[in-house]
Amino acid sequence: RFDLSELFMKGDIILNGLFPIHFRMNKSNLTYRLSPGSPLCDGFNLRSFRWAQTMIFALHEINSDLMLLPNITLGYEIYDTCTTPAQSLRAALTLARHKEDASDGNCMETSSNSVIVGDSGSTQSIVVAKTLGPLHIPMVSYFSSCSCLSNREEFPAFFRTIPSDTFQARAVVRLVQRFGWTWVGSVAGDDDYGRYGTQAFTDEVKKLGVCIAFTELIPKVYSRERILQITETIKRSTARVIVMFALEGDAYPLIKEVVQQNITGHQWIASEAWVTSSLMATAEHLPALDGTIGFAIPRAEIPGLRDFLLQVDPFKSPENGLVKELWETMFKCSFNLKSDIVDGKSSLIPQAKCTGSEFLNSSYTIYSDVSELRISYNVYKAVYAFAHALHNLYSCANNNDPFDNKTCANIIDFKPWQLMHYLREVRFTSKLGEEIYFDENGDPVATYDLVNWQQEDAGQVSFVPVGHFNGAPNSGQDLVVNETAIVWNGGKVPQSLCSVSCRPGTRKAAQEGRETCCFDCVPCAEGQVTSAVDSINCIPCPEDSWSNLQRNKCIPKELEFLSFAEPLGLMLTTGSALGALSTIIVAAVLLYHRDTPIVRANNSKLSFLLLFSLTFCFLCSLTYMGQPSTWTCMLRHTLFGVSFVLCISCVLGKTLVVLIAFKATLPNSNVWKWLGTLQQVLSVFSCTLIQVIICVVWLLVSPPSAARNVEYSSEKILLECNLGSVSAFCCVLGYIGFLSCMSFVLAFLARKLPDQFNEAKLITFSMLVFGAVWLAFIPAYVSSPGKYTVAVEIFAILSSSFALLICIFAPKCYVILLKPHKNTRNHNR
Ligand code: TCR
Repeated sequence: RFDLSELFMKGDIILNGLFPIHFRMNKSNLTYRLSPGSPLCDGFNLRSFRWAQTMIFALHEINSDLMLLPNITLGYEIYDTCTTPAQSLRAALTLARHKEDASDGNCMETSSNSVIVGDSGSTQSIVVAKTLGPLHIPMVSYFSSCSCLSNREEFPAFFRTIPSDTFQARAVVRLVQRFGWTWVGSVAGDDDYGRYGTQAFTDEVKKLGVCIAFTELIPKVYSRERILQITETIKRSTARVIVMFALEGDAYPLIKEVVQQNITGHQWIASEAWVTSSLMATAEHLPALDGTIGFAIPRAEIPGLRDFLLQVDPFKSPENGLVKELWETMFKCSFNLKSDIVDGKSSLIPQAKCTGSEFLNSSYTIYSDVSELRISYNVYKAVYAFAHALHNLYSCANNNDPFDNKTCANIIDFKPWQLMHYLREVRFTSKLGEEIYFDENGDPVATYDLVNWQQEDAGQVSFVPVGHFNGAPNSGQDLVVNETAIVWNGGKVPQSLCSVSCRPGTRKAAQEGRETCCFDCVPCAEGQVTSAVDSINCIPCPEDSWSNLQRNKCIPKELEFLSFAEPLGLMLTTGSALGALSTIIVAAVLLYHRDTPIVRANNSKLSFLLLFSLTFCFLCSLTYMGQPSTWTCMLRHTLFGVSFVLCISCVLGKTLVVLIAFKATLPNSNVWKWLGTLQQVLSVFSCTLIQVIICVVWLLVSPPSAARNVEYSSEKILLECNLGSVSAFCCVLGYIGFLSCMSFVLAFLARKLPDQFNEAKLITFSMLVFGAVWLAFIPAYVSSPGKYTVAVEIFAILSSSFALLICIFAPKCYVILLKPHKNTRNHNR
């Protein structure tokens, strides 16, 4: 029979395996005078032969399993695809054709059981899946990871046990995110694997705000020029982390150049295709590639596989050409030594003749090494997936009688689409305890091991597992990294940033025309803060707080008021105390000399009342100091108003008395009746009463209150008193002004009246000073900032009080104390 299959076994149901047992197809000179025949392939691939053997092993296991498909034997046919899409297609067409039932009359529908384990490379799988997909022939690939194959429209019958590269890209994105790299270079092989992988990675990673520093394509056909360009880009870029999605064969020339130019200090992130590659992980690549990390298909141990692999023997199955080739490749010997000699090449290729008793067990070969089973386990899973699907079909389990008219499929003669139904639903636990099923795209749950290259003592590279990725939809935490186990290139976690992150207190400012990861840090403006690293904007502080110097915190604004403790406050307090004290002293002096003419002549009752009110004038300045409260605010203006009015009233009274006393000396006057001491005091008090009423009304209607002024300064809060009612305040001041004007005018009139102790001159002068002080006060008050307005106010109060005290009483005291001889009634007369 015509058959492309090299290895086969009869059975009730045949599983077809597609394996790239040779690396390449020989060029054939087709003359088309002879039948083209089967093509010849060369380059025996030990690894994929092991995969094929794993499939056979799995089938044997299933056949001997009493629970799984009892009474049904699974057979196999294994096709060599020579790593060539064309050959894959030939194999696929062959297996589809010779299963075709001509009597069915429907050529498009194959009648019998065609199921395919394979193919390996994505390119081959795409060809096969596109061809056989429309016939609904199910295939389960163990190696084709192209994300394009997840497209159910295009590849309806395609399943796989290797995760799609989409998941790998996602895993790399997680890794990049995990270590905070935001400036990443990417290098891709110029094929579907590299392009789709890099595309998936960049799309996903950009969503996280990571920027791609560069993207380079390694050409499929070696070009030194391009390779040099790529190394140049790598050297020039500031990105420390480079993700390379490429097959080992493509990555190799680039890495060689990188090593040769001694470009070190980059953290390489390997794609699955080269992360466990022995071609790449060599001692001489280590200076550049040390610490490389990447995601690998999880390793597994298949119990019993090693023994099975070692059972092959070219003499037990002499018709099996592949086993012979395996032997020749492994032991570098030949079974056809004679023909070589005839060709006369024996001297050039010295080859021993294979004895067949070479010891497979003792020597290391890729074929018999079962310590790094990754893809083999995928093959194993693929076979079991079919077995379980078939078993369900056989037992018609799950949802009974799924097909039309409540029928079950016939296990010996089922239609491929019937098996498709079961394959989509299949869900089982493998012997290693892993739950296996396909999602709606035919993809398995993506699991990867995170692998780190570490230098062994001997200088070799060992692949140390340092983490795990689980892409199952509900697995919570998908990436688990054992950070302490990782050996980094450069010793510590590499930093890959275009711009170092902005510390708190500064914000990012984009650099024009560059990626978002490249930015400047500008300090926040005054009154704005950022407490986080890398903030995009600064937040204004709340109203009663302000930014600190570092601009990373809002601190409460400083409270400003005139306090007793500060020098200015201290000075003014002393001033007012001094004033009050001297007033009291003056009063004491006057009291002591109350019987001397100078005191008696000048209306002593009013003098004492004046001194009493002056004491209050001095003391009321104290209410202007310290932190304002509702009470002090209410007190300060009223106390000020009342005590000054009392003061001026006394002065006015004195002046009036002088004037009236002079008039009274004129004949026929009964003025004196009106001018008793009681009347004087009463009139003074009634003047004051007006001011008291004004103040009471003020306090009742809208009293002054303590207030926080935030507009005055951005850094400070000014504590001050609100007037409450401005017009009331004006009334208070106006009344004082009115009284002082009156007393000035009257005193001015009385200044020339002849009397030895006439006070009028002094009063005139004191009112002048008083007026001058308050006139000067206005511009000073308006223009002084913050708490100094209060200071100016106090100053005005103190100086006007001193003016009264000194102008009116100093000359008297002078006479009393120092010139007592002048203090007589008749002096000067
Ligand atoms: N799937 C790739 C080929 C490939 C590969 C590898 C080649 C994968 N892993 C490792 C060499 C070494 C993953 C494909 O074509 O689908």
